Amino acid sequence: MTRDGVFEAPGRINLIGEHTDYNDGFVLPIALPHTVRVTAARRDDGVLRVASRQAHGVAELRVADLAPGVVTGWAAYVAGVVWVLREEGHPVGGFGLLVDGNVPLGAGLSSSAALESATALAVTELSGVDLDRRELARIARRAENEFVGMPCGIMDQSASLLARERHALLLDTRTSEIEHIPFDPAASGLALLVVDTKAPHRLVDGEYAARQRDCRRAAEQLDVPALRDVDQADLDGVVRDLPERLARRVRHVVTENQRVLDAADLLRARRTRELGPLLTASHASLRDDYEVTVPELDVAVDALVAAGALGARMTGGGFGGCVISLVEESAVDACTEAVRAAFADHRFTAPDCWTATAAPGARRADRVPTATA
Ligand code: GAF
Repeated sequence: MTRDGVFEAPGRINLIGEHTDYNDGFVLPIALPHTVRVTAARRDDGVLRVASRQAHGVAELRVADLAPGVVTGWAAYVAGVVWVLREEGHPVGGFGLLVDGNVPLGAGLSSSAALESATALAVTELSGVDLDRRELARIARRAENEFVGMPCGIMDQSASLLARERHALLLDTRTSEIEHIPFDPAASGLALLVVDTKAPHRLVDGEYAARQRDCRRAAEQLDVPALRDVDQADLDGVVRDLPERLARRVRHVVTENQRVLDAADLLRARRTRELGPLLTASHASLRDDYEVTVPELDVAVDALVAAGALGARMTGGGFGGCVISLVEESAVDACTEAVRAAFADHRFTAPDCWTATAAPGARRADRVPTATA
């Protein structure tokens, strides 16, 4: 067992399946080439010392003193993972950790899940704690829920830890079953265009928790364990007696789960082009029924579709962040220009546009040769 090492974990884009992971549903993310990199060394003095190349300040505290609320800000994602591991009885002691990375911050690309995942991998491997990747994802999510205080689902940590290069990860969040499905748009002359709208996240945590409450209340009133269990065949009949807002929340979750399964079928059949309409339908549902979009996201989607994209949708939790779009490779420039022009017309901050590929999940970076981020 070595005392030190370099570990990296990617951010993610969710192809489809939004706000389904806390409803026992399905998600279909890919990992990004952008990663968070943690250089880690065990310490014998019981001290956790965390520094970041992207942030000022150093967090230093005794691992024995870790508790929710003791650390805030970015260092909480690191300390939270160490706290959960110790809570669950694993022999984890002091560590020095230096964080570096190129996952855009605050863009809804899961830089925090990447940080948790890289930390979980580093700390367990260097402590001789043998846990599989699903367990690491569960631990990273628990850190975010209980230590950071963000009530997220399991999608982002799973994508970061379990994804494969040139594959999408189909995850059933109820059973934890996964399937790696080939996803390589370039092989079909396509590109996955990402538009970082730069829209500031508004009310994110409060609104996210409010959507979860709506879903819980709806499931209670429908007397099902989770919205995953609502039958799509009789959706209108099932939601008839719910308050109007809850009916719309249910409709989003139920139809979105079906869109994930349909998207997975298309990818398995190598009919990648046909994913487009599912993406656009997902966005409409998130805008109208789930109400998690903002004008920047809607304007980007409309501009992309009008410029000939096969489909487009917001990705991640919403309230800002990124839009993804499936476009013909030959149309990438025209679609990019169309979004830039629409943003200028609306006097929005200029967006960042780039194309994404499906990259590998978390790994040790100082042993195996890896593709550069
Ligand atoms: C955020 C959360 F962290 C995820 O768990 C998921 O719920 C997503 O929003 C919405 O699909 O990224």
